[in-house]
Parts: sequence; structure tokens; C-alpha cells
Amino acid sequence: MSRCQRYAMTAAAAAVVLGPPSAAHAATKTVYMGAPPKDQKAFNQPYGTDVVDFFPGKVVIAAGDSVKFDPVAFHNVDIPPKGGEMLAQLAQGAPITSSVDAAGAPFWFNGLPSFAFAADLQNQANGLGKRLTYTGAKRIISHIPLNTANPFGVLEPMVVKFPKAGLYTYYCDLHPGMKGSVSVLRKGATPPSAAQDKKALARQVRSELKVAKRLTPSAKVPPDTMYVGYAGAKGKVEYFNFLPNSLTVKSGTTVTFAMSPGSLETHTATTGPGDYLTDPASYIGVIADSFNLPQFDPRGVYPSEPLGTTGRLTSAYHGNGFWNSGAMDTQSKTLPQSSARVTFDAPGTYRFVCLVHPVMRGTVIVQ
Ligand SMILES: [Cu+2]
Repeated sequence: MSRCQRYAMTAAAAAVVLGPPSAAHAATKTVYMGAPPKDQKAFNQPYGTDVVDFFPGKVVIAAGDSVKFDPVAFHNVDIPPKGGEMLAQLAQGAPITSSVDAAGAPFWFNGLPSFAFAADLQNQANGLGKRLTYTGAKRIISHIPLNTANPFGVLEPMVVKFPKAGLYTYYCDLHPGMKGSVSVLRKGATPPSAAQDKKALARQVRSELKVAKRLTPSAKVPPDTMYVGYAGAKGKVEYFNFLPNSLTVKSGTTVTFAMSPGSLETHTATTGPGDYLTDPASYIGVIADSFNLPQFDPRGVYPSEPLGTTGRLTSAYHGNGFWNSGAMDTQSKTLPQSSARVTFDAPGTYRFVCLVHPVMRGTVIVQ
């Protein structure tokens, strides 16, 4: 029997004589940062989806209780100070110099700022593995869940105590639009029981699985377009692949690679020599690998073509057949675009990948 259960029994026994206990023992409720571990397969395997959400999205506790934020996927938790806003995930760094393509020609983005994850997100002293108290005076934030010290180790949760009643919204800085809330009742109030919480969590999983099931069958893709990832209208559930997976066009066709409206993700559509998964030292491999590092390779973040222009892709483009949409999203104010267009100028088979999620692949067959 745990200390808590013993305490609860004592309190229940006391209640018979004294009426409801005025102050139950401080409890801790868990919020998964991403789909609960036991449900992840249900999203991934049949539907190719993942869900960009906190589980449960709403947690109700009493003042003095804690929330354990469990980093089960690539998300962070950012609880801004009272009246404050979430942080931007990216920070601008020193201007890019001498970034050249495989033919030796300078890329258009030389002179523009480099990008890195914001300092607070990189700071390993933040959040994960800590027990903290949220008073509203100061931001509480967990760092990026990359276990750089121990890449295969389990990440420690962040436990946050909420001593003051109120409704607190928190965010994932890595997926602008992903948020949850902690409702803190006055001290001594009775929050939902463990059984009620379990039911509510199961309800959330069921309802998002329903979205996952219908997602790609109900998708309508405009002509000469590939969606890079596909999110439903609500955006939380996303199909992690190119849609359609293969597109056949005539030479000279301009194809649009687009984020789907409502997506909370960041993706690229990129083609070029090599493959991150089978050859991390290859041209594409090196660029994709930089998304695991604090400082991004500008060839991955920036579109390969100046904004508003359309490249004319052949196997010799940029010296080696490279073309990149750049990092795209629909929500943040940091990334420049949510779609990119390229004209296919020679017959052949062009393989595309997402540099951020290298399992996402699409093929354009040009006739
Ligand atoms: Cu992606």
C-alpha cells in the first residue's frame, strides 16, 4: 500500500466523524506529451498517423496538487508567466555565409540569418527531470526532448506543482497550435477521481482514433499537388507521409508540395542524392541530420529557391538534382511558407523525403 492510499484511508475514516476532509493529501496526475504509450501503435500502424496533442488535453486538480508531464514524444511543455505567451521555437543566429550548391553556386539565402532552436529550449537545465512550482511569476518550460547525454535513455518527466487556483494554458513550442490546460480548483475541492480521469483519457483516445481512421480516405488532394503530411480539419491527428504517395505527371508540369491546412507540424519536401536513413553521410543525410542538432543546416531550413520563384528540376539541378521546399508549417510566424512549387523539366523518377521526418517519402514520376 502506498503512503497516499494509507493517508486516504485515514482521511476517509476521519470523515465519518468530522465530515468531509478539508484538505486531502496532495495528488499528482499524469499528462502525456503525445499519445499515451499504450495507444501509440493504434495511431501509427493501421493509419500511418500520429497525434499532436497532450493526453489528457484538460486536467483538473486541486490547489497544491501536481501534474507530471511525461515526455513520450517529440514535444515540450511551456507554461508562460501570467499574461505571457508561448516562446517561438526558433531563434535567429549569425548571418549565413558561403553556403554553396554542388555546382559551387551560392544559394540565395547567404546573408540571411541562420536558425537554431531557441536558447530556453536547448537549455538542458530546464524542466525535464525537475520538480517545479508554478506561481505565475515565472515561465516553466521543459527543454527539447533530445536526450543528447544518453540518446537511447528514457527521459525524465517534469513535475509541476500548482499552489494557486486558476485555469492555466500551456503549449508545445515545437508544434505551434498544440496546447493543453490545467484547471486548478480551490484548495480542498474534489477534482475528478482516477477512475473518471481514466474514462476521459480513453474518450480522448477513441475520438482522435476515429479522426485517424477517416483521415486519408476522406482526403481530397488538388491536381498536380502532393500534401506533405496530411492533417484533418482539427489538425491534431496527422498522416505522416506524402499524399498521394506517388504522382505521375508529364514533363514540364509544375507540382505543388503543400502543408495541409490545419497541420500543427513542420515538414519539408526535398529531393537530392543520398538518404538519411541508409547513408547519413550523404548529401541529403547530412542536411537531415542537422534537424537533430541545435543549429540547423541552412540548406534544410531555407527553400533552395528564392521565395516566390519556381525551380526547374532535372537530375543536374543545383549540380546534383537538389531541390528543397525548405521547412514549412501553417501556424508559426517564423517559417516563410506553407507550400512550394517546382517544375519538372526532364522525364525520370524523383524521390522526395521530409528532412524533419525521414520516414516520409513520396515519388514523382515524370513522363
Ligand atoms: Cu515531416
